[in-house]
Amino acid sequence: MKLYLRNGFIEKDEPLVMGILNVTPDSFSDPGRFLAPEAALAHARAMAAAGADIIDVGGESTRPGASRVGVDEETDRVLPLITRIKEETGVLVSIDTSKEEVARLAVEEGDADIVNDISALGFSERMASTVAALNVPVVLMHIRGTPETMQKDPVYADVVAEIFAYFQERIDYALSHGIKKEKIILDPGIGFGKRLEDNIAILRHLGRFTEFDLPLLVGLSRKSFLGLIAGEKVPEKREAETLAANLVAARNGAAILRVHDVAVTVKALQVWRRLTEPE
Ligand code: 7PJ
Repeated sequence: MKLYLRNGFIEKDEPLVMGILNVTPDSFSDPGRFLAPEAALAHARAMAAAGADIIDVGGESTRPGASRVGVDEETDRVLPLITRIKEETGVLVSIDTSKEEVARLAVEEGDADIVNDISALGFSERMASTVAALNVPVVLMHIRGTPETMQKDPVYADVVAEIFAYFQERIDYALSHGIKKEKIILDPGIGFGKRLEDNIAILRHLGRFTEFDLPLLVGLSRKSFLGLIAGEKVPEKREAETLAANLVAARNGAAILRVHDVAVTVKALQVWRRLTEPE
């Protein structure tokens, strides 16, 4: 799958690995661990050395019920870090934000490569026109409601069909604001307003979304549905569950895997590719 950037593209046969770098005091996994700038930078370097293609920098937790932060605080957390990562490593950086101002500063001043918006351009009025002007790829993720409300009794008649229709609607919205089709990345939003059976259905039928002919991003690392399946309550201990599910996502068409544990994912994908590539 090709991923089109501001200038040129990158192409890989196996999925790209996106390493998660949370600079938040309250994310559900590793809370506060990388809030100190030097610790965050060291973790970014380690992920780059382990083979990450992209580092996803986020300054606001989107876990269910997490508090929102202001633009200035979010920018102060992420911008110096993005700048350093771009200067010191060869990896691409995505900015995980739903705020137009944060996205714009991250790209214009931090040289970020991708905007990762869990609201699919929906929470910030000017996000779509800003992304169009910046000409960067953007992740359009499916979410039911907002991070505050999404896990309050979500029900779907057919979750795959509903996400499919949502993708169509958000693609049309993006195109109507001048975003180029090849700059769109789709993400079904594992865990964002979904029950266990919804997450399972999405991963089983992920291949349906390849019909859009756009890269699919899957972010399932350590998420609670894995705990429900295998009985592990501690997110940091869901490494095996994460890896198993990511290999299914890879088989079913994922182009980007968003993970905490880059080294394990990269090594597993190398083996997976050798064992599954056509002879
Ligand atoms: C996702 C994300 C995801 C995208 C988070 C967590 C919660 N961005 N940001 N997709 N999840 N695109 O990592 O558990 O699934 S934050």
